[in-house]
Amino acid sequence: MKLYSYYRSSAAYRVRIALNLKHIDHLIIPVNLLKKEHQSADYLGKQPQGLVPCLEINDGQILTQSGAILSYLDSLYSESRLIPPDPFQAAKIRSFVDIIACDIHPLCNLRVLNYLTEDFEVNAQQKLTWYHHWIRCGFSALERSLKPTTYCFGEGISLADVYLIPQVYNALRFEFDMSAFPKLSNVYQSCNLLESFIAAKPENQIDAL
Ligand SMILES: N[C@@H](CCC(=O)N[C@@H](CS)C(=O)NCC(=O)O)C(=O)O
Repeated sequence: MKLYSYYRSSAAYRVRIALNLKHIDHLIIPVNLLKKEHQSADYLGKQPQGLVPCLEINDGQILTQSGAILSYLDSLYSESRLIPPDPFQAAKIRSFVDIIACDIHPLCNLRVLNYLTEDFEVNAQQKLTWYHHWIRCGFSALERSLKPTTYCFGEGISLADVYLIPQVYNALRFEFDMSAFPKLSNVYQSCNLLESFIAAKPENQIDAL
């Protein structure tokens, strides 16, 4: 498998964690967002939105959208199941994940932040205030929804952890103060002790600057 990835992309980071947790043999193909490689005709032929990640499976077919990629990997590879078979528990985990995937990440994405600065002339401080506002809003809900356990949903890794860790990493990179979120911070620390999470970190990628 080939994962088209950018080291700082939190959506690609999710997939990197899952590939590691499931011990799936794969190759990382870097796509440099700063050099706008994601907008090249070649890449748009693979990912029509011009976003990372996308996953090329061994017969050359391509999957886009991290959520769809993660569902595919989880149904194909039973090692380290990210979504449990119990329908209620599965829905609880998806509900947590959707706060990140639908209500936080799209508002804090590179193209949204660039649109604010380039088209609305928002300055660097205002951009940071925007970013912190939406992180705080989403993280407050996530913090309220968690019990104090090692990982988001108890003592085993789930899809919730795969989504949370890249989003917290990103928040810290944007100087967000995590002190009001002890349960999220504990999960962040627990996951970052695991080899699959460590290997997926931005600074451990071949394209890290
Ligand atoms: N919903 C998409 C989001 C993908 C996405 O937004 N990727 C970002 C990096 S995290 C990207 O490619 N941004 C390029 C840009 O904003 O121009 C997914 O989960 O795959």
